[in-house]
Amino acid sequence: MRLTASKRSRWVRALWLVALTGCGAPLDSFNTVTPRGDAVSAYFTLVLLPSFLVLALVGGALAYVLVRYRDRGLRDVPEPAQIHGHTRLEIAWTIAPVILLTVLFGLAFQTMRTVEADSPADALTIRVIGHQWWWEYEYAMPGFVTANEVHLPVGRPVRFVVGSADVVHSFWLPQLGWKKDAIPGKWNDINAEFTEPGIYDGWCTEFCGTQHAWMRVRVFADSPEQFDAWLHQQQAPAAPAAQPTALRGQQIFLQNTCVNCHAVRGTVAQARVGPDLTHFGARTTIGAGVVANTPDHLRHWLREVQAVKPGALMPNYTALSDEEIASLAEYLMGLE
Ligand code: HEC
Ligand SMILES: [Cu+2]
Repeated sequence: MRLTASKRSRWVRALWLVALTGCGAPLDSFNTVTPRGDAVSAYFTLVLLPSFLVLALVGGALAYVLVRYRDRGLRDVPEPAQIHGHTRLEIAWTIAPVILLTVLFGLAFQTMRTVEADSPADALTIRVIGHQWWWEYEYAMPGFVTANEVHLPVGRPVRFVVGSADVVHSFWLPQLGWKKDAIPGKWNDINAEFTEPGIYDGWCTEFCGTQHAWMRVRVFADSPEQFDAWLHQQQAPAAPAAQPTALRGQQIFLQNTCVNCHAVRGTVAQARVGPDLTHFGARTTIGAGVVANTPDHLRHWLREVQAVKPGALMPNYTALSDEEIASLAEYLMGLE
């Protein structure tokens, strides 16, 4: 195949694009935001460098031999000198990888110890429970539950204790540097300390059924003041509905089967089958990231959740009137 100059430059540009798309993107696992994550990405880079070097050496030698001694269809090319065994060469190419791998193993071991070291006793402990297909977050010390969006303060160690209520899930936040499986009947710790405020996204990475792809993780690393304000708000029970439409919405909520699955602290709804809705209005997304949390999306979700997130373990409410759905949405959006 012959490439014209313009075709060649298009190829080069495409290759650069592929090489660069991962860099600096929000889901970039090299762009870690915790000291332990930095240890992992530093080690990763350290492994990549000698790997590329070995690839270049071996690939280069192979390419040279293939070209230099290719069959030219001519009989007068001399056969290369044949070697049968070369002790020094063989010892060299046995010892070199042994040394390289031993060093990398030692460093891997050290990185694992850094990553797995226990958090100090004053760490903020958050239980992370995977459900089909959403995440539940249980804050141990202040004692409340929330879903899909987790807040934590920068500069303070956090200990995520990861488990599952049903099947195996996996909790992956690329910028954390590594991930842990969420296994029913077992708790796995992730210790971290976020150093940069921001919103970090991730997702479930163990196939867990129909809506596996819409089981997003969203971590808000807040400044300590922002976090305290959020904590204060979350610890409080839901504010009673004041305005008439919201009040009507609350009645509809309490009279329907919603209460069999959802909790709104401060009301009789106490079930934990689905996400806790006590402060649902303060979340940015609905259904573990499937849509943004807007009144329109919420009304659509309430009437026909199976159209928004097919397979979700919540029924459609097609029997409710438009007015009832609107009141319900008004009530839920008001739960801040
Ligand atoms: C059979 C149990 C069940 C019933 C009944 C039920 N839900 Fe749900 N609900 C769920 C589950 C499970 C989810 C999470 C779905 C997902 O994201 O995959 C959910 C999600 C939601 C969400 C989104 C929460 C979030 O943080 O993303 C809202 C809002 C909601 N339900 C409101 C209601 C209302 C209002 C009713 C009654 C009209 C109701 N649900 C009835 C199980 C139920
Ligand atoms: Cu999952």
